[in-house]
Amino acid sequence: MQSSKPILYVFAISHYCEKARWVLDNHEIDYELRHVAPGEHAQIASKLGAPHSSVPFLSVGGTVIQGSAGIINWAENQPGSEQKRLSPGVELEQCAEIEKRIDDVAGVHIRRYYYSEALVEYPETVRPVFTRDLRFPKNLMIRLAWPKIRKIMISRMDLGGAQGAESEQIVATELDCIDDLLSDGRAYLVGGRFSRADIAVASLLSPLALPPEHPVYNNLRHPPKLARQIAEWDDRRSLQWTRQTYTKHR
Ligand SMILES: N[C@@H](CCC(=O)N[C@@H](CS)C(=O)NCC(=O)O)C(=O)O
Repeated sequence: MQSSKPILYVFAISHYCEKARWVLDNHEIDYELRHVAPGEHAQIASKLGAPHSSVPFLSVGGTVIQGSAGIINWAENQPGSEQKRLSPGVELEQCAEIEKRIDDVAGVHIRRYYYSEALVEYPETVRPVFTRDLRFPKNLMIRLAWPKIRKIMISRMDLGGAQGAESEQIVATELDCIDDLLSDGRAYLVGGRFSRADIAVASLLSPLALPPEHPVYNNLRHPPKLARQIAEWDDRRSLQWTRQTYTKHR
């Protein structure tokens, strides 16, 4: 049946999808959350006329908005959203800079770092997170096709031991930058109030910080090497701040 509400298409495991979901929740938008299976997502995106295959995308009144940043822009422009606004009046440029960098660098490398160990060495720990919100028979389909899906993901995201080590270094450097930004003890990244930069950084760091308020990662287990590294990083301001931001705002 056709829904009149906006429909947000997501992979449960995706931190970019969490960013979009958080924004729609923050703005109290009445939307339908639709979990899609890998493969199916590309077919739906193409049917809706989205330019790329990636989730998240939002289908609203015959148009499609793809990408978490575009979905924030859309939410910010909905009637009645003034009280919930996430774009600061001043320091807008700094906010956009932080969001773009976390999307393009840490977001991509945290994913590659995690999957390079989890999907390559412990694929059975990843599958339940992928399938947890899929209904039968999609759930069964993913179980059966898992070896093939895993292979495609390894190739598309360029996963492996060396790649994981490279991404780990990049993630460490990005965390240093966020630690620096937060070193004066500020609660919010930009403009002294909760903004889209905070949602972007907290949701994209959430696979490392595993905040208990996260709607999906309460179910995610870190593979052993990553778990050891996170334990070493545990007193980083960026990871503590991520958990505090989830507690306060999610
Ligand atoms: N910058 C994009 C990144 C989206 C993205 O990388 N999505 C991944 C899941 S984490 C995806 O859909 N990959 C499969 C594909 O591209 O077909 C955003 O903010 O939405």
